[in-house]
Amino acid sequence: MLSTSATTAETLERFYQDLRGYSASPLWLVQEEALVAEPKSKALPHLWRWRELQPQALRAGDLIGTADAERRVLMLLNPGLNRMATTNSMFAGLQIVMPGEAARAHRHTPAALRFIIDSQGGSTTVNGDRIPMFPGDLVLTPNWTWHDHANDTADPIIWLDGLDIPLVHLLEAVYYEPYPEDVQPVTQPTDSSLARYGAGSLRPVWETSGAAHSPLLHYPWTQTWAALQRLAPEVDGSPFDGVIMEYANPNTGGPVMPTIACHIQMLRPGESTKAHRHTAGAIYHVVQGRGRSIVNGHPLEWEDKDVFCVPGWNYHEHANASTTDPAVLFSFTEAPVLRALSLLREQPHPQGHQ
Ligand code: GTQ
Ligand code: FE2
Repeated sequence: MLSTSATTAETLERFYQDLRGYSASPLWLVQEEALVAEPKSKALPHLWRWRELQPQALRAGDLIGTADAERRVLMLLNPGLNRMATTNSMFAGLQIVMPGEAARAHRHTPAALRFIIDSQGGSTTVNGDRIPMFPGDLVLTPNWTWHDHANDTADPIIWLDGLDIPLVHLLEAVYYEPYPEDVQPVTQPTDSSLARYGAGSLRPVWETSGAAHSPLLHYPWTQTWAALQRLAPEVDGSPFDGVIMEYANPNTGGPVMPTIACHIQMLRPGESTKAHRHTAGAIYHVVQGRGRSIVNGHPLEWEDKDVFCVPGWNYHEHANASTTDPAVLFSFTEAPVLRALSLLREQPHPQGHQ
């Protein structure tokens, strides 16, 4: 038998060639790719400017009819990923519904959230529950729930869509079904989930929802804003995120959906945070204010209604640029998935800042 050192390159090449014929391959040539010391996301930190995108969304409203598009969405695609994704596992888009329009009913296994940006009061119906949509509202359309959107107002409605499509695609678990009619019937009083589950720590005892997602499908901005304003003067907050709160499933206190966690955070006037990183990536929407986030060394200067992303395991820190007004960020992440699989890690920056 030949010793390793005596094996010629030619012999090895012939060996590797043979292996390919058996759909087999030597691990020792790619060991460092398979087991990296730590994650290095292919996604890049990126900022999508509302000032640039809002006119394009309105243009889509003029050029594309609902007959041409199941959903009229400008996808916010990460420049480092050559696929339909905003971070490695999450997708974000800007959806526009024009006055008088409806987006027809369907359902799919990817879970979705809507964070309303501009609206005088359209609605999304989720499994027969018609949910009004106003700016700052969070609306959930969980895995396999029927949903259709309507704009009965005189102005275009634009919201941020967040979906776990990249993750569900990776798992090859995407299913989709159109509803037999364009619009599903409303079977409950308006905003029924809010009536049942929107009272904070009070919930009806006869309801027995075994669903994996939050039974509350609507988190109105009036409540979110009131909670932030009550809390902000009372607390130090998180060193990495300021006054941050998670939108909770009222039954469990856990994330709103099994694959997606949503947060709202306030950076008080003049507040800036320390840097940390976590395995979960995050997509942020600027609800109000302006500031700067440094993501993996890249400064992102954001203002009102912009969207930006923080790829997984990228250090990030946030600063409110105003000394008089609060800045408010909405964000969503795949943290519940990582936590469930014992893969959620977090690390503060050793120097505090990048
Ligand atoms: O509004 O139902 O951005 O099904 C992507 C897929 C939105 C929606 C998206 C969808 C929707
Ligand atoms: Fe959908």
